Amino acid sequence: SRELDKLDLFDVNAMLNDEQRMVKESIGRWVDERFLPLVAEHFEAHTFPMELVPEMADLGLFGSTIQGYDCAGLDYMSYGLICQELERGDSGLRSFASVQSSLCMFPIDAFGSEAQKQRWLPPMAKGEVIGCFGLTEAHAGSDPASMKTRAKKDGDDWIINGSKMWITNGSVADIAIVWAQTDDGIQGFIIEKDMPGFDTELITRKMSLRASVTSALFFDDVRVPDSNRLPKVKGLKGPLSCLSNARFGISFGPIGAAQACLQEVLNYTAERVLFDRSLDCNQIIQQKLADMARRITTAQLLAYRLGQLKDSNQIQPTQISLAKWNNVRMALDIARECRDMLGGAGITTEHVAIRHMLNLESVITYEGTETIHQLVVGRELTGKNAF
Ligand code: TGC
Ligand code: FAD
Repeated sequence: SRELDKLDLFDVNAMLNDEQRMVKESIGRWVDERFLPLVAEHFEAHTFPMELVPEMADLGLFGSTIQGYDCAGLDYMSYGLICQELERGDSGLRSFASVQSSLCMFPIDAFGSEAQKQRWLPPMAKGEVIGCFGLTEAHAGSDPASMKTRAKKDGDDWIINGSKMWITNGSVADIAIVWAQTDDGIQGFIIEKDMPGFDTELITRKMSLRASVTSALFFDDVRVPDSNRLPKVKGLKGPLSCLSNARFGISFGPIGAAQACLQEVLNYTAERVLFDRSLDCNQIIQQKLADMARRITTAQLLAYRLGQLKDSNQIQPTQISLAKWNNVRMALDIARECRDMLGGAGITTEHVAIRHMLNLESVITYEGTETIHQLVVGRELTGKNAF
């Protein structure tokens, strides 16, 4: 019998087409060579390596599914694989790409005017303009319909007041896609960083996603021209469509984090000798390793099918919720177990497990908490809304 790929026991890689495999390999190589040597330092310093943004742009990973406007025009399966390889490095790295692509470039492409697309998408693809996405407010993240940020019409302009909380890239972004309540329902606005009355504040003391910038946004009578309003969508389905795309990517991402943890612990338990034999000779250790491989394999197959559903335009939000829930939970549990199997050595960033474990505490909370996704699946099964 031939030896299997330990991180891909069902050879999902063979189900990919040549382009998808090439994308996965090129991003994976970049993560190994350029990102992994820096990540522990940035995680400790609480910074994102902004110096790598031009290289990420050269790899074509910003707005990778958009056709035209200097974007790569890849399929969604490839976008998922990009997220998987980035998150094998760090969830903060994948977050940066999720926000730029799914939460900022996607709404401009899907809901923006032609002038907005031409102005913003090419520089965003090149990484020259960085975006952030403001939906969550401090009082109620899971219930965005209750937002208090308001945009009021004033002649040809809008005046925006309110605040947003927990915003990835907030303090490093050049533009913010901000969702605000209007007399006509929720609408999206492109707010530029220099607009008077717009301010950001870095959130410090995070114990999770430290290699990512998270901020609060404040709007004090910010005057925004109507040409910066996204004209083609009204209501919660605007931001929820962006979330659907980001959650799709997050269904792939944590597979990478889990693979990184499993690989590390396979190496470690083969080398570590206790009671006169290597740790991986013990049945309990093997059972734990086998269980991790089972869960990673299940997640890979789920993500692959999700990719097919997305690329054939059949995908439903409930399917994305189930995949995001399962795959993040899988990775968080695996990271915690790997941390334990490294013993004392597992508590520093010399090993990857604790960093992934801490990061995944954010990933299970953002883009819809685990509970929110369970309730979406519950509603599908029962027809009853339990929110
Ligand atoms: P409901 O009021 O029933 O629906 C409103 C409208 O939206 C439509 N819709 C969707 N459209 C596209 N995609 C989806 N997933 C959609 N879900 C619903 C729906 O058809 C309706 O349209 P219309 O035309 O009838 O008006 O809303 P709901 O009951 O489905 O939603 C409730 C709930 C709780 C599921 C929703 O509010 C929710 O998902 N809450 C969680 C909020 C959340 O996930 N926030 C994330 C913020 S961004 C973030 O975390 C970024 S992290 C980035 C990073 O660093 O990676
Ligand atoms: P809450 O909604 O207050 O939830 C608190 C608890 O109540 C959770 O356990 C939740 O599951 C539970 N709960 C909620 N409703 C119910 C219910 N009906 N029944 C039972 N339990 C329930 N947001 C953005 O808009 N843009 C970003 O870029 C962004 N980046 C983020 C980055 C990080 C690092 C983090 C941590 C968050 C980010 N968020 C962002 C915000 C994120 O989406 C929210 O934190 C998340 O949606 C949860 O909202 P909340 O924190 O207000 O928690």
